[in-house]
Amino acid sequence: MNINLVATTPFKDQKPGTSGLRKQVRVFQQPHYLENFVQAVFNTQTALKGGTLVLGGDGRYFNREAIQIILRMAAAHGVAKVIVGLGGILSTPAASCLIRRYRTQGGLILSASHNPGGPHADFGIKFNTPNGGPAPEKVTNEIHAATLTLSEYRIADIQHVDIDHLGTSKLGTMEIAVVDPVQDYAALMQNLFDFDRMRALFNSVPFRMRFDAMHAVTGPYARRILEDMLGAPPGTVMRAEPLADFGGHHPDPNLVHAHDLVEAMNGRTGPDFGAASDGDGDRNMILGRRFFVTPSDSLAVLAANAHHVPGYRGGIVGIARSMPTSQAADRVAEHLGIECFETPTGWKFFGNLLDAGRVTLCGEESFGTGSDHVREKDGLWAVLFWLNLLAVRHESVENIVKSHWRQFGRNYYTRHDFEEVDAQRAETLMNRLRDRLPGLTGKRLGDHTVSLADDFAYEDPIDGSISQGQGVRILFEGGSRLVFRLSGTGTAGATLRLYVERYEPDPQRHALETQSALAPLIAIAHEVAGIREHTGREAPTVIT
Ligand code: G16
Repeated sequence: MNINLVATTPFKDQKPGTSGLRKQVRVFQQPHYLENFVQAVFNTQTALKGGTLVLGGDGRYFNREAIQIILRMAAAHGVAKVIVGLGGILSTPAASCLIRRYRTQGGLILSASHNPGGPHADFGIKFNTPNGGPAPEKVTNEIHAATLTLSEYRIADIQHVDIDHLGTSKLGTMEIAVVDPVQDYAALMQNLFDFDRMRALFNSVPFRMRFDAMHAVTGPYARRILEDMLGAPPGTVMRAEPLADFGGHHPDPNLVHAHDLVEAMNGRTGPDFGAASDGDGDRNMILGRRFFVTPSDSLAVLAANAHHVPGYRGGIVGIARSMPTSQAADRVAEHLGIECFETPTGWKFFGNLLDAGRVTLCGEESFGTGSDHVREKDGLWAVLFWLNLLAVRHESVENIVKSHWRQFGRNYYTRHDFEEVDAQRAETLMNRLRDRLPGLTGKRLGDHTVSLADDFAYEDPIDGSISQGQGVRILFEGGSRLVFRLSGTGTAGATLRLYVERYEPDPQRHALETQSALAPLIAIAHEVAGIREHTGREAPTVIT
């Protein structure tokens, strides 16, 4: 096997964001662009030399080309073995599962998550560490620093590697194991959940479910687990074929992009349970018949009901949520007498807490929920958790959530996104807001009194690392909150996210429409941040 040493020069824009390096496909298609980033990973993650790497992606446009490049570079770098999903496919949680199960030295996951795919859309790559989780900031900073000093990369001189047949082959001295992407993951799910009861639920005539795989990576996983193993009728999984462009849609499981599923659930005779997951299978949306469960409520409900599920019967040790996620889970933690952590946005911040055994469940408002079974959020896992609850409690999704509110109170919650705002103007908005913070505490805004206003900083309780500037919080007496931050996953301009929350303990006031319940707080947010003045926008582009 010949190894080519290719001269290169650094790209200045290879700093990983909230979850890896995400760019438009045409950026990745520039000569040397992907290669530089991968070489920086190999240069910094020295254990990969002689070690094992997991490799796969969500099947989006450029996935197959990228896999070929990475295999050839891995061989040139002296990686001993690469475990690659058949056809280059691995959902993000399944990749995490393989890294952990086979104790590898890490993995490369190719995805831009919920961002659209295709030649004119997005691609992404991220390195996951040997615990199976996205690399923490310390590691991504090292990788970024390495991209800035590169002068060459190494790549095996081979035309094509077969990744479309199961089995083992050799590339030079490197072993390539092409594996069934679903098998180990499905076995893990079987260990955690009561498949017998779930099968019985599907056998009970009145129960029907619809799962929207959005033409993304979870199609094969959902088909195998829901239809083959649990006996859900064929067709339960819709849009099940993974497509390189996701059928031209955003593979983003929310009320806007999973429109057909939402329509089906809103019908008079709609299914009892609806769910969807995103491009790489780590996000989830949960629906009942004519009922939407916010991701923040979902985390709280799962935590309060974990004892119903075999994998968590022994109790959960703690809960973590990202800062903008509603405080519903905090009340459950308090009730259970366990710790609750508030981390910055980004699943990577949960890794240390999970590894240290301080938390069992984690969740984010951005449709992410997961547990210590892997080190990524896990869409299908959340769906199976809900299914297990439905099989045990024999109540509707709506009743389960409403009885949860009666016990713990309701956290009305919404997120307003202002997408593709001019990056400079968005920065100015945030800077002005930060400047106003010191004067806000104790001030009355509308009917609310500010109890705390700050720019969120997090000190990791395990390794003491500090992450600053993680979003502006304005907390009000009584538990209502406003949060402002700029997205770290977009690829065009800036996205301003406004998160609004109001706590309502009184069950008599649990039936309000969410946007009206939050209207006064939304008005305060616009006023305090000068959203129209800085973004030129009257209204958000997406409301969830
Ligand atoms: C990633 C991160 C999540 C984060 C989300 C949104 O998810 O892993 O932790 O909540 O992005 O981040 P932002 O608000 O910065 O856009 P995914 O599913 O895109 O990998």
